[in-house]
Amino acid sequence: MLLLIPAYNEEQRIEPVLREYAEHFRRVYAGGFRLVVVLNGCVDDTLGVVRRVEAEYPEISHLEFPGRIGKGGALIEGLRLWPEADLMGYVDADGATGPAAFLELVRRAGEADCVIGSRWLPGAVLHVAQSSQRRFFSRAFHAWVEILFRMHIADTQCGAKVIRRAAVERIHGSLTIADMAFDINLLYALKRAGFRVLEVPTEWTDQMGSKVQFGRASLAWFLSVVRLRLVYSPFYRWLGPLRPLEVWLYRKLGSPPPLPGGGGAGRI
Ligand SMILES: Nc1nc2c(ncn2[C@@H]2O[C@H](COP(=O)(O)OP(=O)(O)O)[C@@H](O)[C@H]2O)c(=O)[nH]1
Ligand SMILES: [Mg+2]
Repeated sequence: MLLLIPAYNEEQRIEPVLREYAEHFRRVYAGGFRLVVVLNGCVDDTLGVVRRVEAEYPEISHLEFPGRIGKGGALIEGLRLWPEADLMGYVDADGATGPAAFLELVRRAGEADCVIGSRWLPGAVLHVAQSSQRRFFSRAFHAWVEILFRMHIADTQCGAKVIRRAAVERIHGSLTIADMAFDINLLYALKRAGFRVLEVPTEWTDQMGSKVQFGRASLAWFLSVVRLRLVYSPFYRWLGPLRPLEVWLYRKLGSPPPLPGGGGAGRI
């Protein structure tokens, strides 16, 4: 099992999460376990904190990228490690998903190609729910995603997911979305390729100090999902000349633009 944790300015939140995951997996998980923190553009001392914890736990390591590649870009880079593990997964650095809840997803990996935690299915346990403003935004976003993609997934955005190696290998070339709409990119690529996605109710403890900025950034999410829908439409090949405009627009919205590559060639 190779667990990725994307991290951006997480010096305050990440240390206990790394320790808990390493300790818990040592205690209860029989297979091999590796945890890789993927950082980029941190302006605090996340790297120093991660290095300190790494020195105590050989199963923990990190990758660092200088560019503004966003959570999605960090996970795309991390998922390149697919040859090194049968199962890959990711969780947020803030501990919203504890190790026991994550292991529950791992345990069910035999039932599907990808197992995702859900805060919106009956049976989910929300120790601390998201704010009402956030939940409203989440449902509006969900409705929009359902109109565009018809995936019938109640919670595409939960930060906890587990994927089998064969599935990552097959779809990695179609991952390009760098912002938080990355999850839609991943799930839709899996579904298009015929992989089975299993959504299971999970436990969630919402944490203060979210790195998501509303306003401009949420506009970028909407833009990203429309863009993704276009990638899979017959119009896409006519949109090439608009690429500079797209990069400009993402910059204006203060969000990382989609990564080049993927899309056309690796598209499924
Ligand atoms: N590498 C990287 N990680 C990011 C970036 N933005 C957010 N993250 C990570 O993505 C995860 C989810 O972010 P968080 O602020 O907890 O989102 P929220 O709980 O949904 O509001 C956390 O682990 C963040 O550190 C980024 O630009 N780069
Ligand atoms: Mg969070």
